[in-house]
Amino acid sequence: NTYERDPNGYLTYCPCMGRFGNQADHFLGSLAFARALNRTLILPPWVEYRKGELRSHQVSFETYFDVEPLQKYHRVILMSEFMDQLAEEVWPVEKRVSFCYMERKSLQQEKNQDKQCHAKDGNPFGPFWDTYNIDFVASEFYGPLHFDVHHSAVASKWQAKYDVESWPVLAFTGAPASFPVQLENCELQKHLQWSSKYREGARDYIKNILPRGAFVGLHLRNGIDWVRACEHVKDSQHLFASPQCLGYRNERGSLYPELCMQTKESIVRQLKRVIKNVRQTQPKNEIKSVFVASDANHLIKELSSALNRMNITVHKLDKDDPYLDLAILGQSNHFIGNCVSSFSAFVKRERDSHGFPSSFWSFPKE
Ligand code: GFB
Repeated sequence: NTYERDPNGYLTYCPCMGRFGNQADHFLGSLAFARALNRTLILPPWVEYRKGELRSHQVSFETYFDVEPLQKYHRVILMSEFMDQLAEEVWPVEKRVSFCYMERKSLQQEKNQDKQCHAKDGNPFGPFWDTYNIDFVASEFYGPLHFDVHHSAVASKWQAKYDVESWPVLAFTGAPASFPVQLENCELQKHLQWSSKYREGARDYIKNILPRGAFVGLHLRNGIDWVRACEHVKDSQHLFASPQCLGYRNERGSLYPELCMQTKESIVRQLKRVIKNVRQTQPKNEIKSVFVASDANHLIKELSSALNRMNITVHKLDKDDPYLDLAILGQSNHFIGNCVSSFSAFVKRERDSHGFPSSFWSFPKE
């Protein structure tokens, strides 16, 4: 056994809300929370949804990110390793309690049933914990405690209420974190470093597929789910990741439709403006190509013909791969993302951590 038991206890959760961008936001908050409570964070797998499949897939944390750089910030262990090496001793089956803020109702619930978290009810909840054969014997409602460790003394309240002896692992039904990520936790992105597969994948693509020279990276979020989500713009001050450009208190403006969804014409106009600007401000980095990531329409034809006269080519991956898209966007000479999308937000935070420039579609408002 190469793992020593952490006398301060452990904390884990199901990334049960949203897809990758949402889960990444939640991860940063959970990491900060685990550190504030001084418990080792058990790194959950990423939850993925594949077309035509009902059950979620759980993909090991380290498939996409290296574990070691996280250790510089706080103690972490892969969930598979914790379950294989430590769970029997640290978290015996009779101590497996699920945590939720308050009772969560179940569809199958019988009348007069005890209040519970129903941590394994439905997808992705059930398949997630089943991946490691985890069943819960009880539920614990932690309300009114919360996760805002930056603006309150709540961490010590958690410690006082849940001592390590009786509560060796705090296992949360959902992430112990806010969405979108708290401002204070954005900088933790620097500890999230791509695994060699994606580092090398991005490097090889840039070296072998893109023409020699600088490139602009674009994120075009325009699938049908996004069109629908953007309809909520009119009812709110913020939507998903929009604080990343508008400011968490709307210091830089309020939400407007074009921030969420743009026309082809405005995309072409803004891209040309950015290319001219990079040519002026970074004359050594001549833009030779544009790399487009998208969940639906990459606009390859439209962008290619618009940039033809500037001798700039437009590229996308042959095969859909959101993680490789992200890793490549992170390395572009300039990035233009969608302010409302948490997928774009991932790229923006990574680039900020390297001091690389980024901007957002239709921001600031024209
Ligand atoms: O990452 P995500 O939470 O970002 O979810 P948003 C969007 C998913 O769509 C990604 C795919 O995880 C990818 O699987 N996707 C988006 C992409 N952009 C790209 C891309 O450029 N390339 C590839 N290959 N795939 C919001 C969610 O998504 O969407 C909300 O935050 C809600 O929960 C809303 O579901 C409708 O923040 O963009």
